[in-house]
Amino acid sequence: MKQALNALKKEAERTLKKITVQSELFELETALLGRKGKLTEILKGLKDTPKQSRKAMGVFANRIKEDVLRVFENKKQELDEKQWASLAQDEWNDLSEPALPVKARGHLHPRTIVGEELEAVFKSLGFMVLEGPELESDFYNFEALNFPSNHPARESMDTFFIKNQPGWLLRTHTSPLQVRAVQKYGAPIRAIVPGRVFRNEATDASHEHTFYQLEGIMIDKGISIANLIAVMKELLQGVFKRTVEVRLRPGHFPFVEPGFELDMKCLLCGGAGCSACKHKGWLEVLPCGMMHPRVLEFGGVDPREYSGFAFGLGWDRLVMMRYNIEDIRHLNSGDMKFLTQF
Ligand code: FA5
Repeated sequence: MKQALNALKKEAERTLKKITVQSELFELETALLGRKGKLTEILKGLKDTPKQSRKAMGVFANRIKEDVLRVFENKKQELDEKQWASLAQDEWNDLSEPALPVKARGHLHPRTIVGEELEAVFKSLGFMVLEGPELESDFYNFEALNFPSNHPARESMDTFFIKNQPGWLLRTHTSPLQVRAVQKYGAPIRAIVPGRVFRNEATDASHEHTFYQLEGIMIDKGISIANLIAVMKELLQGVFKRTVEVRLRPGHFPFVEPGFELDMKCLLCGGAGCSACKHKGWLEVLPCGMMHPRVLEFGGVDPREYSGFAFGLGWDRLVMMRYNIEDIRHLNSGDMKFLTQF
C-alpha cells in the first residue's frame, strides 16, 4: 500500500509538470483524488492491513494525500497567475493616448433642475426629503385621506386601478405620504415628497396622464395658516428668484380644513390669457390647507396637541412657468429638439 501511495504522489508530480491549462488540471484531479479516483481505490486496501500497522498506515496515507493536494494547489495558482497576466496583456491601455473628442454631453432634464432647486429651498427650512410607492393601496390614496369609498371627491382623480387586484391602484397624488410619513416619523415633522403620479386624463397643454407633484407637510404645536403662507412664498421666491403674483382661493380637499388653491399669475402671458393657462391668466399650481384632524389621527398624532399644514405642488406646471414651456406634453416626450434647449 505504501508503494501504491508513493507511486500516486510521483504520478501527480510528473503529470502536473506537463499540464498547461485549467481543464487538464481538473481532469487529473478527478482521476487521482476524485470520489472514484485512484487514491480512494488505494485507501480501500486499508481494511486489509494488519491491525497493528493500520494506524501508522492511515497516518502515512494522510500525509501523502496532503502532499498531493499541495502540489495541485501550487499548480492551480501558477495557472491562475498566467491567465491573469495574459488577460492584462490583451487589455493593455495606452494611458498616453489622447482621448476621443466628446461629441454630445448629457444634461439634466428641466424637471430635475427645478426639483433640485425645490429640495434646496426645503432643506434650508429643515424639511426632510421622502419617497413613497407609485403602486399604492386604496387605503393610503383615499381612505386615510378622508375620502370614504362612496365620496364624490374621488371622482376628481380619475384613477388607474390594477386589474384583478382589488384595493390597489397607481397613486393619483403624492398625498398618501402625509399619513405614511406621520405613521413612520410621528410629530413634530417637516417633510417633502417629490414623485410621479398617474391619472386617466384626456391630455392637453396643461394636463398629462403621468405627471409630477411635490407634497409637503409641516406638523408641530401651534402651526397656523400664517406658517403655511410664509413657506409657500419662500418656495415660489426660491424657484423664480423674483416676486410672483399669487392669489389664494378656497379649495376643497377632504384631507384639509380649511383648504385653499394657490394660483400664480401666468408668466407666459403676464395674465392676458394663453393656451398654457387655458386663457384664464392664472395657473393653479399649489393646492394646500390645514391638515384635517382625522388625517392626523390616521397617522397616530393627537390633533388636540398638534396641528399642521400640507400642500401638493404641481411640479410640472411650475417647470412650465419657470422655462416658458407652452405645453406640458413636451416634458415626457423625450424629444431631443426640446430637451437640448436646457
Ligand atoms: C391634489 O392632487 C392634492 N393631493 C393636493 C393637495 C395636497 C391639496 C395637500 C391639499 C393639501 P389636485 O388634483 O388639484 O390636488 O392636483 C395638485 C396639482 O397637480 C394641481 O394644482 C396641478 O398643478 C397639478 N395637476 C393636477 N392634475 C394634473 C395633470 N393632469 N397634469 C399636470 N398637472 C396636474
